[in-house]
This record gives sequence, C-alpha cells and structure tokens, in this order.
Amino acid sequence: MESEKKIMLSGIQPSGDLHLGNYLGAIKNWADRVNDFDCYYFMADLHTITVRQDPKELRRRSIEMLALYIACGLDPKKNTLFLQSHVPAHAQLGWVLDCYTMFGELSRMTQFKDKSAKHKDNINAGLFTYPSLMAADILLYQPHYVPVGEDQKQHVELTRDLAIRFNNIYGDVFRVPEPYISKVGARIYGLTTPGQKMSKSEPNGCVFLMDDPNVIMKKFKRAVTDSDTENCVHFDKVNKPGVANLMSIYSTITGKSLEDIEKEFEGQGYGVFKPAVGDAVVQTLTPIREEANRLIADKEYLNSIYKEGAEKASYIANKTLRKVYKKIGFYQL
Ligand code: ATP
Ligand code: LTN
Repeated sequence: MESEKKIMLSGIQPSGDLHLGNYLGAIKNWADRVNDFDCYYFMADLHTITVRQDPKELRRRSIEMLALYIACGLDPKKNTLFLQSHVPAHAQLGWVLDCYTMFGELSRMTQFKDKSAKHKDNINAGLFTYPSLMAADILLYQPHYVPVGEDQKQHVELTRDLAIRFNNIYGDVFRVPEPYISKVGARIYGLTTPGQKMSKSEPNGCVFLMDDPNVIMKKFKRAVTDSDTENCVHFDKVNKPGVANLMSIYSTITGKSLEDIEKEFEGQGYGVFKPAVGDAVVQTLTPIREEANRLIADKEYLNSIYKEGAEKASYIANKTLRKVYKKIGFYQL
C-alpha cells in the first residue's frame, strides 16, 4: 500500500566522522519527524569521491554511519536507510540530469567554488557536476521536503529549477521539492572557533559522536568563551559568541529556554557552566555511542538493513527512472 504521508529525503556524505553539529543540525531533527513523514535517508558515498578518499576509511565510515543513524533514533523499520552506491538509479538519473544542467548554473554553485579553491590539484568533473547528481538523489524519490542545513539550500534550489525545466519539456515527471531548514540547531559553532561552524576539519573544537566522555569533557572545558572579564552566562551572539554557542547547545539538548539557562547559572562563572554543558552532551551522547558500538559489532544486522533499504529505495527510484527514460525516448524492451 502506498503511504499517504508526505515524503522527506536527505543524505550526508560519509566523508568524515559524524559530529555534534551533524547531530543537532540534521540527524536529531530527522529522527523527531519520523512519525509525520515517509522518510528516506542515505549515505551519499558517490558524492565523497569528488574529493580523494582513503578506501579503507570510506568503507569503515559507510557502515559506522548506519549504526550511528540508527543509534540516534532513525528506526530502520520506520525509515528507509540506504547507501547511495547500492542504488544504481542515482548514477543513471545523474547522467540524464547532467544533460539538462547548464555550465553557467554549475559555475555559480558556492560549494563548487569553495571546494575547488580548497583542492586546487583535483578540480575534477565530478566536483563540478555534483549538484546534478544531488538533484537525481532527490528527484528519484518524489519527495515533498528535503531537510538540509543552510549550506545546501542552493543545491535544492537548483534541483527545483531542473525539475521544472524537465517537467516543462516532458509533462509531469518530477515533484518539485521544498528545502526544509530547521531553526533549532541549524548552526552549531566550533568550540575553539566560535566564528565558524563546527566542522570535522577543526577537530579540536569539534565533538564527535563517538568521542569518549573524558575527551568530550576536555573539549568543553577548553571551549573558548570571551575575552571580557564579566564571567557571566548571558546570551549575546555578537559580543559573547562562544558563550552563546554553548548556551544554544545546552538549550537544544535539554529543551530549556535561554532565559532559564541564564537564571540557572546566575552568579556562577564559566568554570561551572562549561562542564555543565559538557556533562549534558555526555549524557545525550553516551547511550548513542554505546548503542552504535553494539550495532557495529553486529555487521550482519547492519548489512541486512542496508540490503532491505536498497531494495525499498530501488523500487521507488526505478519507477521514476523508467518514466524518465520513456519520456526522453530511450527504447524500452
Ligand atoms: P565539513 O566538515 O566538510 O564542512 P560537515 O561536517 O559540515 O562537513 P556535511 O556532510 O556537509 O558535514 O553536513 C551534513 C549535514 O549536517 C548537513 O545537513 C549540514 O547542514 C549539517 N551540519 C553540518 N555541520 C553543522 C553545524 N556545525 N551545525 C549545524 N548543522 C550542521
Ligand atoms: N550535498 C549534501 C549531501 C547530499 C544530499 C543529497 C543532501 C547529497 N545528496 C540529497 C540532501 C539530499 C552535503 O554535502 N551535505
């Protein structure tokens, strides 16, 4: 029976270990919406090779990430969880959409500009055409919503343009999806660099989901607060970005409002506040880490989830692909 629920789809590249920014900005929000939508979440491994990867590490992360998705609350019975390279339709529709995406459009993508500046020795064609593959990832499943962080909005806009362009030529083939950007946790900043988003490329200020509790506590105790001498827990993004970031993390995790947090720590300095935030994060991440470790030890189970996910995803994706092939005139047997 086809589901009546609206469809939601998103992916994360297994190009680095998952961190608190990924959890609060993306995965936690996905898990919270599981009952309201028909959800597809995948590991975008095809996308990772736009930048050189160590094959062993890519393989390890591709399975560890599935364990973490599940441990973070993405129940495989309620969500379709899969690995992009297990569903060939992504690459197939990706090629078709390459032929409907303009050079000028791809040249304007900020992620391409950023990444080609960062990897000057490897500005490959895949890095350039990445957004067409991402459009294929999305359009294959006819989703209503694509929950992503602010940084991916431009790619979803291009996906919409491609869907509209294709539909204008061939009739109603694709649903035109909406980006779905959550306000809560949309941007978590680095603990050592409160001016920049938390990212695996700055590991000292980045809390990884698989970090040991003592490592997490150390990272929080070393978190940059302010240069002011006030030593008071007050939310001021402009003048106290470090403290504001810690307050946002604490608020997102505990559900307490910023005012309540200010009251809770009134008269107490950063020496009390920083370990308290660390402790709340440890409380949240410990069961996730333990469950992920338990699942990682059960490869057979994880493989079976990937297998089932690929079957379910392929069924839907192939339906769209067949329609596309037919519309563009590929001879059908
Ligand atoms: P990089 O470290 O290379 O910038 P990343 O860790 O940001 O990569 P992505 O694969 O680009 O990881 O992001 C996966 C998802 O997590 C995206 O939806 C993104 O918007 C979200 N995300 C990543 N970092 C943060 C952050 N610091 N705060 C909130 N959301 C984030
Ligand atoms: N480009 C995204 C990952 C990604 C994605 C997608 C997200 C690939 N395909 C389809 C949503 C929908 C990133 O780098 N975070």
